[in-house]
Amino acid sequence: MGHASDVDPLTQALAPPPDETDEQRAERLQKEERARRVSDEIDEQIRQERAALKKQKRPIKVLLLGQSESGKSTTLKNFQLAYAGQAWAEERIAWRTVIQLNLIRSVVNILDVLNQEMTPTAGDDSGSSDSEDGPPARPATASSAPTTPLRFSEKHRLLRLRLAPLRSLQGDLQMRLGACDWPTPKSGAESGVESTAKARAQDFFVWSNAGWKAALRPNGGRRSLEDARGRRRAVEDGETAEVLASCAEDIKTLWADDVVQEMLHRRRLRLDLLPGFFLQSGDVDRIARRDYTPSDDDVVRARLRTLGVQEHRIHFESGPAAGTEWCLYDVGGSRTQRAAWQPYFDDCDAIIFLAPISCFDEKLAEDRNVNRLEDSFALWKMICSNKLLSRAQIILFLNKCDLLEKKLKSGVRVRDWVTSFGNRKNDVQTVAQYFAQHFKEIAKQNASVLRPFRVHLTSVIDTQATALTLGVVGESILRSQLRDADLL
Ligand SMILES: Nc1nc2c(ncn2[C@@H]2O[C@H](COP(=O)(O)OP(=O)(O)O)[C@@H](O)[C@H]2O)c(=O)[nH]1
Ligand SMILES: [Mg+2]
Repeated sequence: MGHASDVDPLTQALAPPPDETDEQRAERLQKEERARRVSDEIDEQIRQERAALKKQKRPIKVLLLGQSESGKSTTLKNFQLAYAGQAWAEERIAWRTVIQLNLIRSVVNILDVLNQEMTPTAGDDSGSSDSEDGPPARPATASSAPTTPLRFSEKHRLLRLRLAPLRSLQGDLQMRLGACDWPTPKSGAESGVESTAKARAQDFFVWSNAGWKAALRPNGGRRSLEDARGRRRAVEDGETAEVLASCAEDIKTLWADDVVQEMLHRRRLRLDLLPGFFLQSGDVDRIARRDYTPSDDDVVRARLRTLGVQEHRIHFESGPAAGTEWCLYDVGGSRTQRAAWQPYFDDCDAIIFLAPISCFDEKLAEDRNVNRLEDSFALWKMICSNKLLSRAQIILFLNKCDLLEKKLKSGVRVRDWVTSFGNRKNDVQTVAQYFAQHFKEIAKQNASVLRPFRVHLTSVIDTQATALTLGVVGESILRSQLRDADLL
């Protein structure tokens, strides 16, 4: 459509003079080149400033990683407790059912063992639980001497009877949480003997996106109480509290009973080392009440297995990170779920990697051929060497130091499980240092980029100590975030 003579006036104006000499031409081209470079530089600067701005506006993304039961969800709870008080308060009531269920599960575990022991056909293999099975079991060297039979009485028979309703209550509560059965562990080590591992395997899980919190929040708005579902929920809550309250005295008697304790001891069933243990002194009196409201500590100690990735946004109200928004991702840690981590890697700013170091004598619930500490080492190696994560800061929490201390004090020797530990002192400090050194070595040898080794010894159920740790961690993440922006 256009004519050959159609020439853009701007192009015409910028066109070199027709009588330009060679020198003039070279000079002109040089000038143009310089101008272009300056202009490009300005463009680039603007682009980068925009990017930096955008980057600071987008939430800081933090991934919580680690094997199952390493303390990821508990760390997240600590973040919420310390920095998002409002959301925390709203969720508190939803945890009530989970905590009641944790308590009931411990009792039902004991009743199961009691049933076996009190039934004559169950055999007399108490105390022979093999350590292959056992998370908190002792090494095989501690094999027990022949023991006198346990002396059960009418009292135990009555306790079994009176506490029986807790079994069906357990089923009901799990259903209300939308629970699925935990897959039975693949294992050749099944000894047919009750063990801590088995108790753990009877655990259940919920899908993180199943809305269990919403389902359990009876007063999440007055309207929900008015509708039929809300009313039914309130009635169910009332019934649960009623049954539990009526069992409270028997639960305490059961746990305090010498024969029961001896029975658990012979079975090496360390319920107190299992997650979600609520039979400590005062627990039952508090939880098995009609008007029970969970305390901060209860919520932090509660155990709920989740599948899938949970995203939590936290708007920091105080501290050095005040005004910034963080996105924390809590993932499922068991082996089959780890593939789901990958998509979160490429734009993540920091990783908090949790390694429970009390687990040196335990096996994975999902594969009892694998030692849990070895699994943490392998996972750590995978994270350190992942190229997608080269931008991310990595912070290591050597967690469950409180359980480590308990375990060491109860006589478990690290060298029986980790031969390289040798004759070092069998105390928390030495053991933690030793493991920390190993993690450091792995990081050094496998790191995809050079980054500082940041490690904290933690017991994330201790909310006060953890708040301090999170303060340090938050500041460090933020600082590297700002440094990144400055460097641009
Ligand atoms: N004693 C003790 N228990 C812990 C610690 N960290 C986590 N737990 C408990 O271990 C269980 C599993 O923790 P959780 O955060 O759910 O692990 P996740 O599977 O990695 O999300 C929960 O019952 C926690 O209360 C710790 O440092 N000390
Ligand atoms: Mg979790």
